[in-house]
Amino acid sequence: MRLKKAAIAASLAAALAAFPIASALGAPETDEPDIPALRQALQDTVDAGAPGALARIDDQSGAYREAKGVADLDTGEPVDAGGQFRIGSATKTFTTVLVMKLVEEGELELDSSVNSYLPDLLPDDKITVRHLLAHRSGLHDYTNDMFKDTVPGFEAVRNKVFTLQELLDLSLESPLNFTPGEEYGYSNTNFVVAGMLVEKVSGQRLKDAYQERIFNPLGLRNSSYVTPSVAIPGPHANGYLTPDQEGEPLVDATEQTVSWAQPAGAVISDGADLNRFFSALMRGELVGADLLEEMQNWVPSDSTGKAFYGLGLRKRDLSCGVSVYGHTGAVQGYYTYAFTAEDGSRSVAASATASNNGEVLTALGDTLEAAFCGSDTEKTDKEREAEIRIAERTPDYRL
Ligand code: HEL
Repeated sequence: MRLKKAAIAASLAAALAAFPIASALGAPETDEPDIPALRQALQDTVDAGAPGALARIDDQSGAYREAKGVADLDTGEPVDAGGQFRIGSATKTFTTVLVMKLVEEGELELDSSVNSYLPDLLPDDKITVRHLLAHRSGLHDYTNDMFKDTVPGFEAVRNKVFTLQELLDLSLESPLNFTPGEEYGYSNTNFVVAGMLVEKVSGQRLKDAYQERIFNPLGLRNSSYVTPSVAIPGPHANGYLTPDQEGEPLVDATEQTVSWAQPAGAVISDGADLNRFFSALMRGELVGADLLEEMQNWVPSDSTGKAFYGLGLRKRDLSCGVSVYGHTGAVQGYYTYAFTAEDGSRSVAASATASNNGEVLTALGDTLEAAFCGSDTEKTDKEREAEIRIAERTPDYRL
């Protein structure tokens, strides 16, 4: 099998050398996913304390999905890999696409002051639309105060309904963290304000904007923005919040308004829809090439040298040299990774049903390496057969 792949790679390399344009046309850059490593990453996620975990890979070979653990700690029902989950800040990429569509329509300009659209909203006229999407506004993140004590902080807001203005007001109780444009500082407040811009300029409610401008055109039937409704509308595994105090039982956080996050984190989706969304984004199906390039104006988002932020989009450099594009999410009860290849040709979405647990987050992150860095191990035909991709995709999802 390995030999065969090497032979194919060699002839592909020769073909590409002869016709260099072919590489620009999307020759595969990644190896086959390492399915045993994917399973192990999900098992490690569960072993680290998540009741459940799931992942789905989509690429030109089809779809593969896998789940471990239980959907409900009371009933012990197993996790369904096709279930819906809260995607937290992966919502930010959806919100960014809404902003970009308004830029394309000439209704917004990336380098215009936010206050030129919403007069006197922000304390500094220098804060631009771009600063919001790049986390360079300096606006204080109100969620740092809100969730200082994890469980009491969550219980205080789980049924609350905030207006976007109320969330911004919480942020503005603190001064800007830095001069706008001068630093990177991740803040949910940026996307609250981006949501206010979308509503003001489009005249649509956010719920309708996501539905009409993204979910419907892409056929994302399992994606929704139901805030302030508290229930996840489709089949799903329950999400559990880990208390700060060791030994305390997990808190079922499945039902909440997520009003504290709204355009910064309240979308619900599933693996198939997330993969479709991020793949479509990188293929240029959602925003034009110029704006997609703007979204990829990377700055380091931590000190590892391997993680970057653009506009509502993250880039991760994996150990095998492949870079992947997408977003992560953390909302009470759920962690999400949703990333795709540069050309959108392979995507992975993974969800754990526990949050506030760093080991769970790290283990779930290993699904990226498994999906994009391929396998070093020899596989028997039987093992390959066991990995045969499920044939449950609609033609819409064919690449
Ligand atoms: S935080 C992040 C992630 N983003 C940001 C956003 C999201 N989520 C939040 O702001 C929620 C914070 C509270 C979550 C809670 C838990 O783990 O459930 N933790 C606490 O309350 C801790 N005291 C940057 C990680 C992202 O990946 O972009 O999603």
